[in-house]
Amino acid sequence: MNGFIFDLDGVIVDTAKYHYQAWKQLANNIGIEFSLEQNEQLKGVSRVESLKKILHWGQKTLSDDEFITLMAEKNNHYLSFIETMDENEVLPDVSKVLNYISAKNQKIALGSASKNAVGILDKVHLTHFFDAIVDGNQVTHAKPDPEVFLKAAQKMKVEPKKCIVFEDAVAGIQAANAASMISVGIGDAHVLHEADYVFKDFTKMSLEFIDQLINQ
Ligand code: B16
Ligand code: MG
Repeated sequence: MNGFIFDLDGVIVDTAKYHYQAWKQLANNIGIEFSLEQNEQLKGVSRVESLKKILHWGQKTLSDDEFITLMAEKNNHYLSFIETMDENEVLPDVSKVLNYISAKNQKIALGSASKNAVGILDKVHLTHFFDAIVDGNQVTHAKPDPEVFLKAAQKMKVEPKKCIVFEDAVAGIQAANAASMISVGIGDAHVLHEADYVFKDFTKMSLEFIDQLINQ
């Protein structure tokens, strides 16, 4: 029995575009420029650390109260986008891979930095596939720390070395490697060069490859 652990943003759904709009509005409101390239650097990074980075880029400091208020505003704006999501936002061939793994009686978990993960899975109607969910509400150490994936393995009752992680962020690949799991990057092979395998997206991943992971 193997455990297949999926990251959420950038692997199952593309919520980076919503994070971008919400962070951009927040940054611009306090006089900070915010680019798509900077948004890339926030992938897999927690909400608190993301705001700290934006303030650092804009060389701005805030009081603790202002920081908390802005985080809440950003999340409310982000949630207004999430509200509109449905199953059409599931990235290509993700459902096919989930169905296949599930039919092979493997365990499936979510390992995400997002505190909104449960709501998003629900909106896109994928919750039923998951034996375990570990999200940003349950971890104290962010990726590249392996905590999120080790907790997922524990919840699935599968040994870490029998787990396979699908991740789009460099920090997530590093977390999977630190957990002694097989890391599969979803995205650019140059960016994700630390991964054991890399695919541009799930349409490029054959079911034979999944079989290979199951049978190793
Ligand atoms: P939230 P993942 C991460 O999700 C996102 O990639 C990252 O951009 C975001 O800041 C983080 O979740 C926290 O999200 O504000 O919803 O708690 O890629 O680990 O699934
Ligand atoms: Mg991600």
